[in-house]
Amino acid sequence: MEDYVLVTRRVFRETIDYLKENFKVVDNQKDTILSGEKLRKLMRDAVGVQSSTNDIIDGPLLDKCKKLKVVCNTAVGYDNIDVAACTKRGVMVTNTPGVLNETVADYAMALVLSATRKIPQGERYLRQKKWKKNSLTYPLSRDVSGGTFGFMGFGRIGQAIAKRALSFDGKVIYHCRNRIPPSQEKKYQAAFVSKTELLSSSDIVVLILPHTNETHHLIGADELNIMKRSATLVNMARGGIVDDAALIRALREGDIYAAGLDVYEDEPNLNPGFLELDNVVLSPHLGSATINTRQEMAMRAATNLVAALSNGDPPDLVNPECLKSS
Ligand code: 8YV
Repeated sequence: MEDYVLVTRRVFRETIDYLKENFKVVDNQKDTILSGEKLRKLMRDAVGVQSSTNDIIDGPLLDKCKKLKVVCNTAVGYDNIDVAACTKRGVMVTNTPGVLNETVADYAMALVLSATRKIPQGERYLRQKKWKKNSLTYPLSRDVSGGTFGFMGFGRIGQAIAKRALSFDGKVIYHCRNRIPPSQEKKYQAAFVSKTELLSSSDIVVLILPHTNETHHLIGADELNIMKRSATLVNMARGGIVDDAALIRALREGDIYAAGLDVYEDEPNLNPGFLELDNVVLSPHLGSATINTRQEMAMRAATNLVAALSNGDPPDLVNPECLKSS
C-alpha cells in the first residue's frame, strides 16, 4: 500500500492542498467523529497523522501502526497523546505552540469578565423579559479591575493573560513548577507564591497549565475551600485539572463566587450538574477558535508533518528523545 498521511478532522482546504503537494492524504473533511475502531483502521498504515485533541493516541493503538513516524497534534496541549509510548516506539510528537497565545488570552479575559460581571446572566435576564426597571441593587456582580489574578501555570499563554490583567490594574501572582527568570517576573510585575497563598489571596484564579498525572485534580474540594468566597475560577487549560464534581458542589454552596470554564472532564460529555448552576459560564472548548488562529494551527501542524517526514526535524518536536529510540 502506498504511504499516506491521515488528517483526522476537518481542516482548512489550504492545509489539505499543502499536504497533498507532499503526500498522499487521507482526510476527514466530513468531520465525522473517528471512534477507536475507525481511527485504528485509518491509522494502521499511515506514516504520519495530523491529529486533534479528540483523538486518543495510546500504546495499544501505536502497536497497530507499524509504519507511523509522527503524530502532529493541531493544538498546543497534547494530553490526548501518550508521549512516552510514542517515544518508546520512535514516533515523533509535535504541537502548535506560539500561534494561539493571544487568541486564548483574549478568551480567558472574556471568561474572567463574563463570569465575574455575570454578562450571560444579564443577557438571560433581558431575554426572559425580566428587565422592567433599572434597579440600583439588582442584579449586581463583582469588580474585575484592581483584583488579584492568581495564575496556576505561567507559560506563554499565562503571561499573555497577565499582560491583560495588568491593563485592568490587576495584581499578578503565580505558581508553577519552574519559577520564571526575574526579568520575566519584572515584565509582568508577577510574584511567585505557594499554591496555598495563591488560592487564598486571589480574586481570580486562572488555570493555564498542562494536564498531566501530577496536575490531575489539582483543584478539588480542599483547594476550592481555601479560595475566597468572592473569587472566580477560570479554567482555560484542560478538563481533569479540576475535579468537576467538587467544583459543582462548591459553586452550588457558594464556596466560591463564580467559574468560567472552557474545558471539562470527559468533554464534550460535561457533568450535567453544571447546567443547573447560574454562577458558571460554560464554553465548549473555544479558546483558540478564531478563523486566523485555527488556520495558523492547522498549517503549523501540517508544516511539522512535512518536516518530520522529509528531514526528521520538525520545528515543534516535543519528544526529541524519540530520535534515539528509533
Ligand atoms: C484545541 C487546545 O486544539 O491548543 C490546545 O491545546 O486545547 C485548543 O486549541 C482546539 O480547541 C481543538 O480541539
